[in-house]
Amino acid sequence: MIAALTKASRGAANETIVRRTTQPKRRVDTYMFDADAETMPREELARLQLRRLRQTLKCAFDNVPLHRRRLRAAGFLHGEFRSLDDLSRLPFTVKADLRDHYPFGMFARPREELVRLHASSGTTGKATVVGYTKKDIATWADLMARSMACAGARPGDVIHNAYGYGLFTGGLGAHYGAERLGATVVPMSGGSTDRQIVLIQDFGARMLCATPSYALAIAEVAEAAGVDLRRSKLAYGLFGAEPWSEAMRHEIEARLGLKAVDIYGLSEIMGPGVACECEVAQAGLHGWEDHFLFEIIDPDTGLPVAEGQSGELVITTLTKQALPMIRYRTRDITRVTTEPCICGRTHLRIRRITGRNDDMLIIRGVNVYPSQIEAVLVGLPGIAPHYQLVVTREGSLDLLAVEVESVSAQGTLEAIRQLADAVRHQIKSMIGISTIVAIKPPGDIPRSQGKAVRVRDLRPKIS
Ligand code: DLL
Repeated sequence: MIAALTKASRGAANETIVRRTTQPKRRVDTYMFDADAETMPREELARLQLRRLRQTLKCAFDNVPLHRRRLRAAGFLHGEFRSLDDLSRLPFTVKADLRDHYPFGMFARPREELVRLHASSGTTGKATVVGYTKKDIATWADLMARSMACAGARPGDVIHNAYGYGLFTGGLGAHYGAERLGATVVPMSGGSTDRQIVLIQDFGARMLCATPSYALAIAEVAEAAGVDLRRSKLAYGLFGAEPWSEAMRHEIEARLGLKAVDIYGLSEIMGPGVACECEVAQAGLHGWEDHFLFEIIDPDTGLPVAEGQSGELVITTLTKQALPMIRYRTRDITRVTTEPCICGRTHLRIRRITGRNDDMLIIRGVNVYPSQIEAVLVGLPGIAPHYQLVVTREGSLDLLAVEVESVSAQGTLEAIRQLADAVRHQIKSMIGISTIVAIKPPGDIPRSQGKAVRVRDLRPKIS
């Protein structure tokens, strides 16, 4: 996709070619929240990106010591930047940078100018903290409103928001977007599934926002209670925050009687609404290129791959004030296409995220690193430093079993039960996820000759 952008930024002759090949046939009935931006010709998008990228680099260079050091080392003095061709020469930013500058060291604005903080799991006990200026929150709301409209919502709709509220960006991200769209938002958050089902029906929700696994859980509980949500007003589902498959899409659509649409985002870049599928094509997520630059790289070499090839998604922010990100390595594996979409939007499409190239697990929408669990276990008396995490799927829900060894071969059943309770409780309070804990006798966890196998992920693979 970068090739196409670069092509578009060179001379008028090429611009004509790009315009001709990338102008899709616009479907007349496609509703857009911001049609001018969403259908911007690609060469115009490229010019806007270059202008915004220069501003972002200058801001990062002037205000964030880490970026200044790295940009200087890469030969970019005073943040100057000539063409999008130079993008691959810019240094990467990684999740560990946020941890190393915990909590506020990556911000380009004084803390007093931030109106909100969010946080998500870091690779160790420390969270990665992200912050927003007032303008950042407004931009995020615009992009979420754009995403919701792209996924089928309309002003005046009731939008039932079952994403968790709190430090996770899902709840508040969808909330502000729904309000910005002019919808009526129901700030339900996760849990209390019976009540969700009652309110979806009574308030006449037209869109459901949830993780795909929770959407299926809602369907299951409704079916068990004899409620047919296919008869409700639900028409669209905005599902993301975890990987899911086409098979799961079909199942959710059949059981809830709605169109299930994929939404992507990550807190380090903004939160939900970085990219979203259109309900028209349901074939890849439009990455909002007027606010972000998307690249796919080979995770081993760090070099860009050709359009259509699979690799790691790297994102640069173009309009973020508080937390500008330069070439952030998301660790998410996907591919992109700039082929025109039947909906008329010109922004590239990111294919379904098929997995990650680090060891982060997403369990019922919560990001978990094995090292976080290890940090909890190490601090508990009576537990040996041998463990295995086993992830399975039961029905629609992911289950995380933590198998740990007791230090002692003796112990009453009651003592073992108490130890398991302590482990479960500590993981829940430190990381926020529920687990099934099995205490094993000493020597029971398989030992490895090389790298310890810490995770057995037995969930069905996404192709
Ligand atoms: O999950 C933001 C979000 C909220 C997205 C609600 C969509 C809906 P984090 O907690 O920072 O932010 O987790 C980001 O979740 O790097 C991916 O690995 C994964 N992820 C997010 N959306 C999708 C998706 C939110 N549609 C991490 N498909 C990302 C697959 C997804 N994985």
